[in-house]
Amino acid sequence: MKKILITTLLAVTASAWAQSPASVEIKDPWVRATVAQQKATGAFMQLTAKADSKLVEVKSPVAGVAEIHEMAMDKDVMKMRQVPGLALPAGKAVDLKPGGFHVMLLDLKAQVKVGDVVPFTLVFEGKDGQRESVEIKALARPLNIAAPAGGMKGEMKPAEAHKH
Ligand SMILES: [Cu+2]
Repeated sequence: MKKILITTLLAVTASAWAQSPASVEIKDPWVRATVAQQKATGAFMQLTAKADSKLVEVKSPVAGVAEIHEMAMDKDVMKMRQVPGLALPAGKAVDLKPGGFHVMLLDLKAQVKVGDVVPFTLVFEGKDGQRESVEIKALARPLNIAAPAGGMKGEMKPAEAHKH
């Protein structure tokens, strides 16, 4: 009972923090908390653009590098790779979630602990090439939350997948 209550409160708080701009709605941003010495993790959210646009850049002061990644099955192995941008078709909710698109945070400067509030800058580009930067804050949640049941078997550990 107590656990359910806490989860609900966190969800409410996280969405209240997402300051959506006029052109892209940002829902429920969160970061996967890390263990000590871990140098990489993922950030997740749902993006809905009013007009066709792209997520082209992500920055966060907690990471030396932030990249946009996609994950896909390749011969039974879940692999991830960097993509230059994430297309956001007008009116369509695009999920960044474990096992799919995500923001990869590399070269972490400190452990991301459960309950930490992590600031991000998201850069969106419209069809006309106009860029818009949006500041958001994402809540750090435990490692094991929201992983799709059975779907993450072949996932590389971020720390192993990125040795650069
Ligand atoms: Cu990744």
